[in-house]
Amino acid sequence: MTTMKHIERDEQARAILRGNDRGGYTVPTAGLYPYQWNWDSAFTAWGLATFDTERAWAEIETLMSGQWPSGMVPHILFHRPDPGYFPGPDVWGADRGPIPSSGISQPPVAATMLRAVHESAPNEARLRPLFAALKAWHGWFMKWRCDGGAIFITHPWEAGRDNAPDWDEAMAAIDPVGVGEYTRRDTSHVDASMRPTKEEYDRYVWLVQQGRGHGWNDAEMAPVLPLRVADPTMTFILLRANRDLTALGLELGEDISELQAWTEELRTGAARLRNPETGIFDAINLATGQHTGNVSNASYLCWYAGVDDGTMLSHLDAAFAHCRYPVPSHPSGTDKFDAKRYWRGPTWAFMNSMIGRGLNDMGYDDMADRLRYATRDLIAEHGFAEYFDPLTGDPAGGGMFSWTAAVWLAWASPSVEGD
Ligand code: 2M8
Repeated sequence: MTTMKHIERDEQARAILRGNDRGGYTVPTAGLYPYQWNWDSAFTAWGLATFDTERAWAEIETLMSGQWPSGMVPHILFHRPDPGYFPGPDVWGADRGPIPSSGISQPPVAATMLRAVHESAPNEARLRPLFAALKAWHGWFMKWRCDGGAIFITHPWEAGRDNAPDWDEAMAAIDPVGVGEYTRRDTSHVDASMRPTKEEYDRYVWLVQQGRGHGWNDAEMAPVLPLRVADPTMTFILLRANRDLTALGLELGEDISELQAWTEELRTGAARLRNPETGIFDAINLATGQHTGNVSNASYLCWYAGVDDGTMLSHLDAAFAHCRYPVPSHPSGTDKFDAKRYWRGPTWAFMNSMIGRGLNDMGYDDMADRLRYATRDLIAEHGFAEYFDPLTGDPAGGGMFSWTAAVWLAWASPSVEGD
């Protein structure tokens, strides 16, 4: 049932997306994240498609305008300098693209969101160049980030789940020697208890310094990468995006054979992520070959990727039993769970939207509804936070957050078509 509160939230969500618009691109939130972030923008486009399709197309076009000649699409585009964020373009020293940027990528949700934008406002002329650019980006992942069909990350920021326990083992093996002095800016915007630790930041910055030292040259870096963890976020999301891109290619009459081959390879990689001992999908530290054993909210992206699974369904049921507002990024009641610390416990509405869409695709409609309604209540009661305490719903991190507003409009709100 749609209430006044929901209608108010629809209006607020649109106002947030308009307020975070910097002209052709949208920042995740003012202050804490003053640039264009890759997967944030893709989700924002999905939300924009509900009320301003022109801006939705432009959002993805601006993102792709930062693509490097290698095909890589950076995780941050530094369109205009802003001293409020660290590390900025001077620290990254990444000058291989047309726009100052970071030197790593982020989960490629863009093809999936582009498909939704194209469904809302079909435009083949705009779609065709984006199809080619997205195919080149997917190809970059297959060439430089693929190990036996599983997509690995080389920096926690690449997965977008920065301080998730999935990287703890690989991060502990790094000695950030010579990282030097630097001033974090995130903790001047948000309480430090909700952000990564100094030990983690030292390694984040050290890894950036390593890439910079190699001029962000993929071929030079490949044999010496200090961190390589096969990641469910990347693998499941690329598998899904590749299928969506294939559908768009078919519509355009483009050659899709290479995309189909990648999909098959990624399916093999997704199967590798199943932990042989527990049956869950988790990350693999490629340095040791060990599964990390962590159920994360990315573990539940299997359905979104088109991989059916009953084990994860029972874990999801347990998450509902333990948390008022699932899906926690790390299970409550475990040693590493921290209800407010970023990717070590909090619930992220945009991750829920992918999990929910996947459940629907697999025909688990009751579970999908359950998750969607829980996320609806979470946002209706607690606002458009970056993330939320899964036990209490307390908002955490930044406020007026673009992807939370976007998934409200495109997925969680009762005004979503068909509800
Ligand atoms: C967070 O990551 C950035 C670095 O990329 C940061 O903490 O400075 C992550 O939640 C990431 O997934 C997200 O894209 C970004 C902007 O919302 O913030």
